[in-house]
Amino acid sequence: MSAAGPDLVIRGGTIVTASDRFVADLAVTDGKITQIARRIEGGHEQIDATGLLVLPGGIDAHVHLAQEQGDGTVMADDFSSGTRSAIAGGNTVVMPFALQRRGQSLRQAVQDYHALAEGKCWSDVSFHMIITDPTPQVLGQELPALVREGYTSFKVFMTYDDMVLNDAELLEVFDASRREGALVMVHAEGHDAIKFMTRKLEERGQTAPYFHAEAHAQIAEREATHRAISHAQLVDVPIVIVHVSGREPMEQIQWARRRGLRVFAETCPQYIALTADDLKGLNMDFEGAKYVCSPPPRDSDSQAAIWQGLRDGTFDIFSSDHCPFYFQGEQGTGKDNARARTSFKWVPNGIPGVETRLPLLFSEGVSKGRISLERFVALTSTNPAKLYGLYPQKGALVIGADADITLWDPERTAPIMQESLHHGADYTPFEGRMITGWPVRTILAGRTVFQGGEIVEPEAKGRYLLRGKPLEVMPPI
Ligand code: DUC
Ligand code: ZN
Ligand code: ZN
Repeated sequence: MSAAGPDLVIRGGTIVTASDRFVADLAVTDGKITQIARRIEGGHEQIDATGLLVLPGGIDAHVHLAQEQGDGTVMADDFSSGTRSAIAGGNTVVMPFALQRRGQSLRQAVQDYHALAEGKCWSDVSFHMIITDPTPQVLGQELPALVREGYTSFKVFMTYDDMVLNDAELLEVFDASRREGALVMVHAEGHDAIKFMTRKLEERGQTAPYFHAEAHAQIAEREATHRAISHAQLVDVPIVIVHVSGREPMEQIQWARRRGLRVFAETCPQYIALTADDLKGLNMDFEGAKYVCSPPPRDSDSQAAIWQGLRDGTFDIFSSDHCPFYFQGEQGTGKDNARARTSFKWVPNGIPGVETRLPLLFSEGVSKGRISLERFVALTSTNPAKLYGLYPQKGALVIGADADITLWDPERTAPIMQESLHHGADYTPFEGRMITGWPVRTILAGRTVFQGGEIVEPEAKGRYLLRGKPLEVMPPI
């Protein structure tokens, strides 16, 4: 701290945490929050936040960047464009995946993604691993060492030919997770049911993008959710069911919790803002591919259920599942490629959303009175920090925490427009949505990195975050 006092004072804003809101000044020195008080004098830099909300920076705990596809398509964001888009959307931490290819060591996968991220991150980042090849060596040697070093969560898939784990493998992975105190995230969709539906639909000539939503039926998600929960119960390990799309898988999560099982749940913007009808495009045309993601968006009944779950605590976290593809793309690199035109099953699964996650939940949730401001903060920052072992360094506005702060204008009304976004994709599935409440300034470790629609930091200064054991600060359900 210099003679002028703190490095930064944010003055007169409404500070919002997962439990409280109050008007106060907030001081920062050396990148940490040092004081919160009614009035703080001085400050080398001073920000007048009158009329704004002062929120802990958003933590997007489910983001795909620069993931290798292996089918000629490419992800539209690398670590640079993806994290620029993140900070423009009010986030200070993103959690992308380090994907293990079959036959590859987990350690190598982590090193590969570090090489892709090195020097390119505009927000802080921390990886989840994806385990596709759970050999005894991976589960018995590599995973324990990586967990000890701070790679403490990983995802497994119950579908996709190149990633699916069978039940025996899931049980082994869950058991390793229990031994090591790591946290497993589960992509719960039943592989055989999806393959069966896909074949039937194709036999009938129903190959347009819309039929992706029928092939990836909610019943298949419900069944896999229950199966994952049963395996976790058998092994006695907590799990996170990610990207829950609708009422039926939610009911399984509620079923588990009534029995005292530690099952955490995540949902995403596409399940409140889109429905399967969006996959129809204009007239069952290929425009629908813009909305193809897995699990797919459902119907208005499921949207209502998801809102209820966001309110009542069924959902712990709200993440984007940002998985960006070009629509057009050059030479078959986008969703619109020759093979994808022959069947929905070849359309890359995923949509961009790291920049629009917070505005969509704020506008549809807080501005429309569906959830409180405090719940918004819990779902988008505090709970992801707790669940994945970053709290209270992240996700909290308390003395000693990193000064990762988003200033939010709850009144600003403007539509989502592709031309204003910073992601690499050539479209947004939320084009034209009117949003009330936007981030206007993102502060990472005390430095303003985004302000008034522009990235203002000259260089990528995000850090890699090693993490503690998950769950140690997450309250029991
Ligand atoms: N699962 C994800 O988590 N993201 C995109 C595609 C998928 O299947
Ligand atoms: Zn998934
Ligand atoms: Zn995902």
